[in-house]
Amino acid sequence: RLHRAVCPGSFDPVTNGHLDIIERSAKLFDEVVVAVGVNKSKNRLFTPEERIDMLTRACSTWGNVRVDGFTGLLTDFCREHEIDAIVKGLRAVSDFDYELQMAQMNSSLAPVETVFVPTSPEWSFLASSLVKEVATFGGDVSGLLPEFVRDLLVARLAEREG
Ligand code: COD
Repeated sequence: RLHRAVCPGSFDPVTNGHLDIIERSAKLFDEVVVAVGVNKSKNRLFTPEERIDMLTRACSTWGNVRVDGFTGLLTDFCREHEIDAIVKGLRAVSDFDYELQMAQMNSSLAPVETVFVPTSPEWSFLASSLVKEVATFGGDVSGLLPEFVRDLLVARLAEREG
């Protein structure tokens, strides 16, 4: 039986779509580790520490969820933390190709099962990159991410402009 799962991502910043997947994972598994990845190829708005802090606060009500950061391979993180399942959220068919490829690569690297959780319809259009774009141009992103994250996002974008 699978026991401990990881919800990996960049979470730049965390959205309600991510939190929905994390909350549902917490119901499926005994323990969930949210792993904030440092993917060097993407330009980040928030530092790894800031993203870890945001997730820690956003996940604080779920007793079996903890937050950590990771560099390097996800499968190495899984080995170190005795994680037997990777949970990924799927929004549309467009997510599937790449996620399937990663799932198969990861299972060839370590004894870990990937579990796909379908997005809730209310968040199926939601992506951190789109939220950032909308907020950059002054659009209202309330309701798409926790209020304190929205405030941090608006403040960071204002700093960048100034
Ligand atoms: N509804 C449901 N799920 C969602 C939504 C939504 N609205 N938005 C995002 N998600 C899901 C994504 O599908 C993903 O599963 C997760 O939430 C995180 O999303 P992001 O965008 O924050 O994270 P990504 O996709 O940038 O993260 C990629 C990883 C860091 C997981 C990946 O690059 C990785 O594993 N890197 C480590 C290096 C490694 O091991 N590479 C080899 C891989 S084979």
